Parts: sequence; C-alpha cells; structure tokens
Amino acid sequence: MSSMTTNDVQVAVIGAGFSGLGAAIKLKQNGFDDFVLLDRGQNFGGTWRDNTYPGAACDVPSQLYSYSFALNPNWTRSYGHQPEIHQYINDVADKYGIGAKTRWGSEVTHAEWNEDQARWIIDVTRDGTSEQYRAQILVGGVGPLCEPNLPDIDGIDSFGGKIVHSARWDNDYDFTGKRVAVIGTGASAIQLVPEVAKVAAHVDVYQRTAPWIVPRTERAYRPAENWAFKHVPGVQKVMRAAVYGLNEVTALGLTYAPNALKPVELACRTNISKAITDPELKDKVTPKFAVGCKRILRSNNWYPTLARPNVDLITDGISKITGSSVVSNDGTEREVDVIVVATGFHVTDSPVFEAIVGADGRSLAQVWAGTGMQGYKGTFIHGFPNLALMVGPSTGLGHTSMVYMIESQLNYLVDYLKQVREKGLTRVDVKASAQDEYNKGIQHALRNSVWENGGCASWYKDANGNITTLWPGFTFNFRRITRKFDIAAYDVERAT
Ligand code: N01
Repeated sequence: MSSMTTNDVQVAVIGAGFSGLGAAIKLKQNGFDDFVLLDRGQNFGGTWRDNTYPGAACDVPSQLYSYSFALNPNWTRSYGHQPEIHQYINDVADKYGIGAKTRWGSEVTHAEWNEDQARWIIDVTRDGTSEQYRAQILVGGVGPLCEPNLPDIDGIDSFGGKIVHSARWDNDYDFTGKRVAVIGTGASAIQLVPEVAKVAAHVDVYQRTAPWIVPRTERAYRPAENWAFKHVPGVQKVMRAAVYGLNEVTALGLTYAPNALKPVELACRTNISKAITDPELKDKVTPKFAVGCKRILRSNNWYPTLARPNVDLITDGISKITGSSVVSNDGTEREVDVIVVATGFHVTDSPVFEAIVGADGRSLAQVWAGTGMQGYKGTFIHGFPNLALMVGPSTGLGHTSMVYMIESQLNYLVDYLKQVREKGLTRVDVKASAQDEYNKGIQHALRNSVWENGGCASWYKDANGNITTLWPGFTFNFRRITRKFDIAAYDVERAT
C-alpha cells in the first residue's frame, strides 16, 4: 500500500488568480500564516495567465483593474493588455512574498468535508503523484471563466487539422497563410480575429448571435501621466473613483432603467455604420436583442475586420465538421487548416463543482443540479462548512471591475477568519433559511433586468434559464453587505 503524507494547514486556497492571490495576501497580512496556495499552473494570473491569444486585453479601464491596496503606476494604456495584467499580478505576488506559500503544478482533484475531523480533505495531483492536504478552511479561487467550453458539433473529433480554444492558445502555431475557421463572436473572438486576420490567408467567422459592441476608447498613457501616477499622491485614486462612478451608472440601465442604455445602443449602431456599408453584412452584425442582455463588448477593429476581403462572416450555423472542413447549414463546405473555438467557458456547470463534496456527501454539482448555483453573499454555501468561494454565485458583473467584487469578498473572508480565531469556531455553515432569503432577494432584484428581459441567451443564465451568475445592481451595495461577517446567519460550533 502506498503511504501518502497528509499536509496539515489551517487554510488551503485553490487558484492563484486575482481572487486566490488576494486571499493569500489578506491571510498573510492578518496573521493567518498557516496556509497553502494550490494552483495547477506554473505562475500567478489565473485567467490572465491562461488567455494568451493575440489581442487579449481587458475591457475594464486599467485604473480600476488592480487591487486597491496595490495600485499600478506602470499601466501603459488606459485599458490593460494581457501581458501587462499578467505581469502586474506576478509583481504583486512577489511584493507580498506569496510565491513561497504556493505549490505549483498542483491540481485539486477532490475536496471533501470530513465531519469527524472537522476538516477539508483535499486530494491533489502534482507531477503525476498524489498528495493530500487537510485544512480547517477551504477557499475556492478558481473563477468562473476557467474551464473551456468545447462546442459539441457533429464530427468535430474527426477534424484532421488543428483545433485551438481561445483560452488554451498555442503561441508556437503560426497562423501565417492559414485558412482559419473561428467559432464564436464573444469577447474573446472579437479580440483575436482582427489579429489572426492580419496574417491568415482567409478567416471564416461563424457567428451564432451578433453581439453589441461599443467603440474602445483606449489610448497610451503619456510619460507625464505615468510620472504623475508615481509621484503625485492620490491621482490614481481620483481616476479610479471617476471610472468607478461612471461604470456604476451603467448598472442603472442594466437593472433598473433600460432606457438609460439607449445612448449605448446608439454608440453601438454608429460603430457598425462607420465601418460597414454593405446592407446585408450590416444586418447580419446588428444584434436582435436589447443592449446589455449579453456582455457589451468594446472594439474599434471588429467591424473593419469583417469588411476585409480575406474575412467572411457566416451566419447559417454549423451542421457538421469533416476531416478538413466546416459545413454550414446551407450545405456549403469550407476547407480550413485550423479551427479556433472561441466558445467560452463552463460557468454554471464547471467540472470543479463535481470535485467539491460537502457535509452530506453531495458535490456542489449535485446540490445545484435542481436549484442552480446558490450561495450566501456569493461566498458561503449551505451544507459546505468552512468553505469560502471567491467569485461564487451571483457575484459576476456586466458593467465594472470584478476586482472590486473580489475585494468585497476578501473583506468578508477576513472578518470571518477573525471570528473563527477569536471565538474558536470549528465549524461554520450558513443557515439554509438565510441562504434562501438571500437568493429570493437576488432573483427579485433581477426580475426587471435586461439580462432577464432582453431577449437573449447568455452564459449569465444556467441550464434552467435562471441568472445565477450576476450581482444585480450597484456594486457598492455588495461592498456594504460584505463589510462585516454576520455570524447570526450561520450555524456555528466551537472548540470544547
Ligand atoms: O465566451 P462567450 P468568450 N456553435 O461565452 C459562441 C470575459 N472576457 O470567451 O452568443 C456556435 O462570451 C457563442 O454564441 P452565442 C467576459 O466576461 C473578457 O468570448 O451563445 N457558436 C458566443 O458567440 C466574457 O463575457 C474579455 O449564440 C457557439 C461565443 O461562442 C467572458 O470572458 C475578453 C457555440 C462564446 O462567447 C467569455 O467570453 C475575453 C456553438 N456550439 C473574455 N458555443 C475582455 O475583458 C458557443 N458559441 C475584453
């Protein structure tokens, strides 16, 4: 029998992206030094490490896309691009010395609450060998945009050329002169297609649903601005506050007053008209649902790219894929060398949910099978004691920076940990009644939202059609409710 050592820690954090790294920093700062950070990759960054497709960049202004406690005076542009964001996250990890607490190449395959021990038992595969951790508290920082969704298209497995998902880009593959099919027209596709089209012989873009796209008001910072970021106290804080305030106005339109989004729709229509004159193409790229229902995208080069002679937009749908081609529903067969699947992520049906097993022996996937994702304040889930999920149910956003939401959750996490320490809590489980009431409130707030009524399908909704991913409304309201750990909403046990 193989003997596997079990590593005891107070806290295990899974995932070294923005949320897991943030949790690790807060643990360290607050004297919870007995923790480990587990990540299947080789460096910090999570989704910003994994998404290396050409043109990858953030659609939230860079001033707002950093931790408030580690502003980045080095941003070179008003919107950060992937290499720069990735660098920033790694620099922050270095600054706070989190590398020494991190186990790279460590994939969590199973994590189960053990009632007798009042511990999470965490199985990890590392370099082909198995390891186990035993932790009082488990923090999940895996993020919702983590597991690539591969389209289930007839014959896709028989394709003899290359298939690459946008979030698993092969930077050694040269697209020069290649015939390329791109499936999907979401945030990832609209960034990568313009870059690929510059070098490819031909690009067929398969669009199922046209997205709304506003112009991208991106610019390079001048040296004087970077000097000011470094040397003039408060200048970045003021810029952050301004961007934050402007973004919050969008929440108004998304959740309370759809007419507030009319100017956005106008900007999108103008964006189309400026680049596309062909009426047929114009009609194809004009969305047929309310703006904001799916994520509003930002681009200046998407429509000009579609108008290029080496790019075709195909809207007939895909009937099958053969060994060398993509066949659309009208029977047209187009030969390609490579298929790019920019088809998004398993958000509400992540495989991670199968790996986390709670007090009654059921996994998150099983518990959520009927109800959809439900939690309390996006962080705790009834039946999963001492588990805090970062970017959990109903915390996603359509209008501003997720780092703001993550920091709100970090406040809540830290206050929870302090109460565990001060009161000697061994088991903390949110009450079913508190969770139910909270979720009723979320669904009530969503009932008038554009996500609910905008006439689109999106990854914001789960298989049952429920919006279990998004926070409804202003993010400062989430900040307010996560300021203090409200222990009355929890069943707690103490050390005897
Ligand atoms: O994925 P998506 P993404 N056959 O799920 C289509 C963040 N992000 O990677 O709309 C044909 O949005 C699907 O079609 P439809 C951001 O939060 C941010 O682009 O479902 N098509 C859609 O067009 C974003 O929302 C940034 O009809 C299929 C596309 O694939 C999230 O990540 C950059 C299909 C998937 O779009 C995800 O974006 C990148 C099928 N079987 C990502 N299945 C920035 O900050 C799916 N599609 C800029």
